Amino acid sequence: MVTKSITAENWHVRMGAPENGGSDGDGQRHGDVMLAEPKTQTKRPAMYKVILLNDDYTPMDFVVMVLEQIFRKPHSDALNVMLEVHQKGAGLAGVYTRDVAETKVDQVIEYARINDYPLQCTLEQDT
Ligand code: TYC
Repeated sequence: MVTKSITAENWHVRMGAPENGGSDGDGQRHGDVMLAEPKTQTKRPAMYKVILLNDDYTPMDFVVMVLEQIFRKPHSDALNVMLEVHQKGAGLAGVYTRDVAETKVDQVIEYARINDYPLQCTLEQDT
């Protein structure tokens, strides 16, 4: 088909109406907009697990608070994760993109440090 440029006169003809829908080979019509084909394939970002580690000194309540405040967990989930870490040595606090996961790790370690607790956590690439 002949693709006209968008001008004041043909704007309504070219855009939007269902009878003008469908692909023209170069791009696809989606409702009101003409989309170009992507030049590069998009990929989902790599995801990282933030793993909380057990120690003998950090109080359980403090770990629960960390899981609630930094990892936005409801109280009962925070309690379960804390107990899992306490019993098994490590546990999953959350899964995030790399930047967010690194920030969470830094926040946990800093929050523990200023309270004189040795709480540690690490990153692990997810799948
Ligand atoms: N083991 C700690 C205690 O008995 C509690 C604890 C749980 C510490 C989880 C760290 O990541 C942790 N007080």
